[in-house]
Amino acid sequence: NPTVGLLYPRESNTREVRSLDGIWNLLRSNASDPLQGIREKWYKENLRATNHEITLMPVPASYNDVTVDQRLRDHVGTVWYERHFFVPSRWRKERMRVWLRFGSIHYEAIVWINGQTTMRHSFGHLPFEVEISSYVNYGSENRITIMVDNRLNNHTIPQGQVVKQVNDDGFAYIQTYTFDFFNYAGIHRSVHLYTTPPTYISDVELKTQVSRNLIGRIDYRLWLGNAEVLDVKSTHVLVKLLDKSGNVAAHQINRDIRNGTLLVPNVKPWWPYLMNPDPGYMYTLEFQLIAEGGTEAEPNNELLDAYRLPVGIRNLSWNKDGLFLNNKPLYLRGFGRHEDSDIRGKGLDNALLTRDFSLLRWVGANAYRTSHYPYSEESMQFADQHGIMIIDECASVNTDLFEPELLVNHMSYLEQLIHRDRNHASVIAWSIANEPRTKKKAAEAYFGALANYTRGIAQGRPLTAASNVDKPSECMMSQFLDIIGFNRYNAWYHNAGRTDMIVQPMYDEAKNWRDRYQKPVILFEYGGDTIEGYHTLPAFIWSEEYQTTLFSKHFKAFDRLRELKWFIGEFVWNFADFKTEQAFTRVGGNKKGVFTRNRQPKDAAHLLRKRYHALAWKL
Ligand code: GCB
Repeated sequence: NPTVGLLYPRESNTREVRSLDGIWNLLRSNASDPLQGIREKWYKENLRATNHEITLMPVPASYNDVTVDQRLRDHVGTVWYERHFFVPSRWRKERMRVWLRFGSIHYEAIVWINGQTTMRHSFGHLPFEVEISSYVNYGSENRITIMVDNRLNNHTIPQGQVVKQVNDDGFAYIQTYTFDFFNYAGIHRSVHLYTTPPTYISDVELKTQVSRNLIGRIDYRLWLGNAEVLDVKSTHVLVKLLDKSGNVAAHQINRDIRNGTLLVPNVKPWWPYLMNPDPGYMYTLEFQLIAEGGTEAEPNNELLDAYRLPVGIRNLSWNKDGLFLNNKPLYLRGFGRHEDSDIRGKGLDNALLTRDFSLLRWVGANAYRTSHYPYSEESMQFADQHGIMIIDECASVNTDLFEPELLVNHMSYLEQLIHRDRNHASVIAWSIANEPRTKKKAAEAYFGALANYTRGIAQGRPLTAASNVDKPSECMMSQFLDIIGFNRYNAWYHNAGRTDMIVQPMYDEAKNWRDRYQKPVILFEYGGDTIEGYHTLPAFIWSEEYQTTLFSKHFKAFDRLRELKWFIGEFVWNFADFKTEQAFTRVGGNKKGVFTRNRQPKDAAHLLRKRYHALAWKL
């Protein structure tokens, strides 16, 4: 997997961006023959020429729930996507480089342009790109064909197994997995065609700080493509920081075209929601790569490339007792979430995103964990702008096999995630796993190596993970973390129906984690499934009353824990109801949402709102 292409595509005076979102053709391979399309060379010609049945498919979206075809919903194996697009001949005249970039495809993708293989990428939920300048026909039509494979195995992140089972038609492949969300697949995020000049800014890394007297500092690093052709003596970078109103807050001409520091007097720091009257303050940082020409009297500079990106300026630090933003201790009020909705599955939907952030603000949350995989880049931008803090999780869920090949993929996954998200002010921690089977002895070497590697690339953020072992001493992973996270379902998976068995066990367990590791502790999951509109008195499991009772009991425990300082946050499972695989434990999916899948509140949302707003502003 390549580690380039992680800069978000943005227009500038040297770059053009075109969307390839829209309606694509989709062809499902025979369920018993995932390699059918490769054998029959479906990439060689239009999919329609194969004479197989074509479905029209929106991009971005999961393909599973858009049609009424059960075979497509439950498909295990490969599907093929295709569309056509034009490349203007002007792009060749102007010597533009042409790039094709995917926000994410689940799980593995092979991409052909006009019948030629251009790239392959696995890992859902992460972007990838390829330069296609030499594959495209300028001034005429081009064809893009993609094979998408949704199969998970022992070395994918997360893991799953494909098993062959006898059915009424002979046999079927079944994808099994232990994680609790539907294995949606397809082109989940936007597809972009964009251009860069021949010599271009290929990557940017930012680190920010705020001093006590409000001097902001941005340390940047630039990577350039095709830099060999540059005469470094006559090249410089013009750096400009624009505030929200577009005024220049700081600027610099730097003759070092790779590294620099920008100081921002009287900075407006990035603050979380309800911690400052102006949360989520974002500047725009612009880099212009300039080749100097002409004479001193008559300079004739050439703009080689310009790239601008949003930046929030803040400090993040932690110690054994807490996590601090701009030197203020944080208490996180939030959720575990999913990218999930009716019809579009895990497909990016800006309307849904806007609704979700509106609800997060309404309920008074200041944080969420991207359980259990990286969320869209657009959602990370929303989080920056809304002052919502992100625990950024990679897609490792319920890992049970601690083999070297898996470890390598896990490391590579974290590398790509950190590379993608390192410049977001909202990201306050990396979560390296959710509920791995860490009682196993083999987990110790695995997580020791993983944490060590990740810490080396962590870009000023602490490491965390969600553990669910019963006894802190049995967890072979938590010793390697900076923040101890745990998941616990008192009165649900533990002592179902017993809301009188929450306060003390929750308090004791958090304390046990603290006693064992002497690190800040956060509860990443608690909750109970709730059918909206189902009411019972007295409270009975699955009813709205039961969810509110369960929440209020947890609040009692949290209030006692909060006095202990090292308890730094409470995350409800889950923000909204979401789809799972078909199972007799799930009625229409996981119903632990505070909001329905349609993003309307259950009773518990109102209760939570009171609490989260009451906790806000308190440091
Ligand atoms: C967990 C998992 C989460 C599940 C949740 C549940 O511990 O981390 O993915 O959805 O429990 O509701 O069972």
